Formats: sequence, C-alpha cells, structure tokens
Amino acid sequence: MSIRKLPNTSSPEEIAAVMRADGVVCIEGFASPETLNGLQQDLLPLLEQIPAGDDPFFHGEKTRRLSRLFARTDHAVSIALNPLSLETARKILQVEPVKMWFGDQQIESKPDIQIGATQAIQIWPGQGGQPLHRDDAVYLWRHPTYEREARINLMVALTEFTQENGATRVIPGSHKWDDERMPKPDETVPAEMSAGDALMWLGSTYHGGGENTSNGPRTGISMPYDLSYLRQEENQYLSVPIEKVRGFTEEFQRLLGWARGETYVGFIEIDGRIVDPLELLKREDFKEVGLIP
Ligand SMILES: O=C(O)CCC(=O)C(=O)O
Ligand SMILES: [Fe+2]
Repeated sequence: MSIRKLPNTSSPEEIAAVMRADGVVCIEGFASPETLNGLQQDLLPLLEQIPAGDDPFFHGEKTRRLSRLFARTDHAVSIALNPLSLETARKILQVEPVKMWFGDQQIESKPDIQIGATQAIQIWPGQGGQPLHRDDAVYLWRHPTYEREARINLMVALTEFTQENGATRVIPGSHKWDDERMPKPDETVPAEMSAGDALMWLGSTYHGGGENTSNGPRTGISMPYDLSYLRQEENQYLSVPIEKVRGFTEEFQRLLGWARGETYVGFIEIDGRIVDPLELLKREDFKEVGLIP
C-alpha cells in the first residue's frame, strides 16, 4: 500500500477521508513559498548551532531536534493555522460527542484541540532508522482506537524527503492494528516529498524517521494537533514568551492551550471567579512565567 498524495486544492473533508482509510496522507504544496522560505531562513541557522541528541534509542545520536518553534519563528504559526491541516484535524478529532448528566440536565460535549508539540527534526547522514512507533504512545492510547484518535501529526518538509536521506517511513493501514501486532521495517513505505509538501498521519499509525544513507541532512517540522484535554507533550506555557503569546490571535492562543475547555479543563481562578486563562493574558500586571532561558 502506498501513501496517497493530494493537491493543496483538496478540501479538509477529502483529506480526512484518505486519513480515515489509510491512516496517512501527503499534501503537495502545503506550505506557501513565503512560509517555506521563512522557515528555512529562521530555523536552518539555529539547527546549525545545536548538537545532535544523546539518546541512541529513539531521538537519535545523528539527529538534531529544535523545539519551541513559536518562540523562534512566526512562520510556524502559519503552519499551525493552515486550514489544510487544522480543519482536517478538527474533522478527525472533534467527533463522537459525549453525553453526560448533571442532575436532571443531560449535556453533550465534543473535545477541542490544541497544538501538542513543535519540533524541527534534522536527520544527518549515518543516522539509522528510528524504531517504528505510534505517536499516541505518549498518551497511553489503546488500539484499535475506541471512538476517536488522540492526535494527528503533521510533518512539513523543509528539504526534499527521499528514501536515501531519511524520509519518514510509514505503514499505511496500521492505524487499524491492535496493540499486539509488531510493526516491521519491511512493511513500511518512504514518504518521499518535495520541500513544502506535508505528511499527515493519525496518532495510531506506525511510522519512524528513516535511515539517512545520503550525504546531506533531511529537515522537517513536526507539529501534532491533539485533544485539548490531554497534557501537551511540549509545555507551551514555558516555551513561548508571554509578550509573544499576547500578540497572537485569540484563535491561536486557544490552540496553544491558553483556553478553558468546555468541561473546565485548564481553568484558573481570579478574584473567586473560575475563568479562562485568556483573561490573564489581557491583564497588564501579568508579566511572565518562568521561561526556559
Ligand atoms: O523524523 C521523522 O521522520 C519522524 C520522527 C518521529 O516520528 C518522531 O520523532 O516521533
Ligand atoms: Fe513519531
């Protein structure tokens, strides 16, 4: 089974339909030339300054990983808000309303979504294949998935992705497997893409970074959309300066987790009122939380 490619003129419903069937899809021309150039200019020099990881098992000793992307480039915001991924994620994750009783009132609620992490991933020559895994493992999700997925991952190619330079390897259809079946490298296909294309996959789809046997690095940006009642994998409150968060639109502030969900997850109390943390962002006297220096 191969990875289906869709043009950037596809509707979120068309993209979601392929993802539901195959667990993965590639969108050609996902990022505009301006966003792609901006990301390359802002992130590639930063990647030059950081060392590769020190975890030989999963993160890779010849792989550089740069997170806190919203603190580092506004072009990452354009990626997060691209309707091709954002609206598709909403269609897949915000389903199956849950009914619950509060006394004699029955209330129905659907989950909201948020950005769970941001990471530029640069795989250098000599890096072996990453262990095949499901990204929803961080949330201890069970399979086959009951009702709804926990997350949708997005990988935007900043360089070409080829079989030789470590294109992400995916097992289409594996989102339907149970937790006993082991994923095998010979069941994977490489997600070959041009710079600016994007790969989207369900949290339950097996995949992993590919082995880089070429002579240059492969760079992509990973940015999962997750159910907002789960804890963010990357702590956005400690990663993005408050002044920067204040400058974002309310829609984006909510996507970053500065929202009180419909079921009160993430509330704060101010003067005895149980409110949305968005209220805090509007207060002049709220200056900062302890950020990563
Ligand atoms: O770099 C890649 O192609 C995939 C990385 C990945 O799946 C991960 O780090 O969870
Ligand atoms: Fe992954």
